[in-house]
Amino acid sequence: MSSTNNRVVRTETALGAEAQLAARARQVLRQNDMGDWTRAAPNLYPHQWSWDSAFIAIGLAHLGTRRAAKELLTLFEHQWRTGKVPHIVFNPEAPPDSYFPGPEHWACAAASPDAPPAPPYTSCLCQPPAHAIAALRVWEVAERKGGEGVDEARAFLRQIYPKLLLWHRYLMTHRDPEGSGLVTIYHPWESGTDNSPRWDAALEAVEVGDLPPYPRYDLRHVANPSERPTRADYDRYLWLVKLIKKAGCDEESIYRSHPFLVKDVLFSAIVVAANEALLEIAALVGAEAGDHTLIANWIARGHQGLNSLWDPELGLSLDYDLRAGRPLRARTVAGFAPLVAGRQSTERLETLITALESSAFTGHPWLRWPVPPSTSPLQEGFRRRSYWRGPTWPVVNWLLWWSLLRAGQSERAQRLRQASLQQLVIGGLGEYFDPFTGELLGANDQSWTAAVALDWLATQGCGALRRTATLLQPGRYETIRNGTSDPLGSVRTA
Ligand code: 9WN
Repeated sequence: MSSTNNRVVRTETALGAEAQLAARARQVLRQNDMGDWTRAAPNLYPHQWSWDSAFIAIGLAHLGTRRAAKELLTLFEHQWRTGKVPHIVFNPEAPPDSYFPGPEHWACAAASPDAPPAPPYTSCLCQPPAHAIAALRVWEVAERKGGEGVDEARAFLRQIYPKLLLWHRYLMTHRDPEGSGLVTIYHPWESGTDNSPRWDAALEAVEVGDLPPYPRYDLRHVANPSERPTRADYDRYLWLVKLIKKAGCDEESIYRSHPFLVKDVLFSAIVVAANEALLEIAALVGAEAGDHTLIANWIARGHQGLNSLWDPELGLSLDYDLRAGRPLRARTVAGFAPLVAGRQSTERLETLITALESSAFTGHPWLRWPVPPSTSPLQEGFRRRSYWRGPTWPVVNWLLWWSLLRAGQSERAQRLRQASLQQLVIGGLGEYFDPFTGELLGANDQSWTAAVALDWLATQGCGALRRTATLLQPGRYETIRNGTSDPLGSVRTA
């Protein structure tokens, strides 16, 4: 066969694989859809998680503006009076022994004067605020598609804008009483990267008291317990929850007495990027000039804070333990926080990219795909199958891809997108993957993985969203064959 023919066959195979992946991703989101919100995963996570819903909305945007908007609006119905968006909204229909700690464990949170009406119950923790980024993406996708979705998206932005502003205000005040531009977290669950070595030193200092026996329902849903946090990790997680409950979920009391108070560098960077998105939304909805100034100041403060946590030796940013008064030295993907925050100097950007592509991350010789392990294989405490201690997470790849695009690094972004899609074509729509073998780990049919796959598939190599959602409709590939996409850059089934 001539090389031209070879090229055509490979392209078609790639498109076939992409189309199958898109169909599978749609199926996962449909299967996990609860009407107005989406379960994070069918068995392991039967509730609504905060930052999962943000990424899910990004995927849903390609399937319909109204449902994507609803995902976020439903979550924000449970926003606390302080502005906090809870990390979990519990599904009242989930069986009682499906997830621990479940709603009964958090029922006390409902007693707080700041809590929303219950049921449904919510946790009193929060997670990184990817929501404004998602809301803007819903708008962008609708605008590019045209039609009635544009008005729906505009109405949605008007509805969500004040809620997003309140949420960001909460983070910039209650979670940053120092005015440092950096967000304080009270629990590793708030970081979204729960058992990452980022938290090892700070957790070591937490002395666990008496805890009643508790179940580990999570272990029923993974192939091997090594994929989930250990018993010792869980003891600490539950002890910290107990202390937060004892403080009545009151921010000031927690701040005074809590043993785990950490400035989370990735969370803080997501706040900066989310504030940039919020600034754009403010312009789209015609917000008052005062809002623009406020948000711009938050962005400036965020950059200052992040600069203070830069470690020149590692070429990464580090979290900061407020209790111990020292940085938490660990080489993890969170170190790329400045890339996520955006607007870095050329020198800083080059250093970050060098670190990203070094043997500490995507350049490690044993990797199955050049996608960043959550923890560097060179970091003490790296475990390739254990949750946030090594596996690769598609949602993190999405965040870095999106950040590289914003930084003008479209070729690098495209390589990351390709490798991430390849991983999903071969490995499935899992929660996380062994970085060396590509094996699916954690939950099957993870909603946010399906969502970011849909977003990648709808996005051209150069980063622009595809004008038509052709790929998302099986059987209609004409537009792509005619060269509006980058066919050889597509997923290849090796
Ligand atoms: C605790 C839902 C969530 C994600 C987190 C991920 C994991 C929960 C758990 O699952 O955390 O919040 O029980 O392990 O770490 O990022 O939001 O997908």
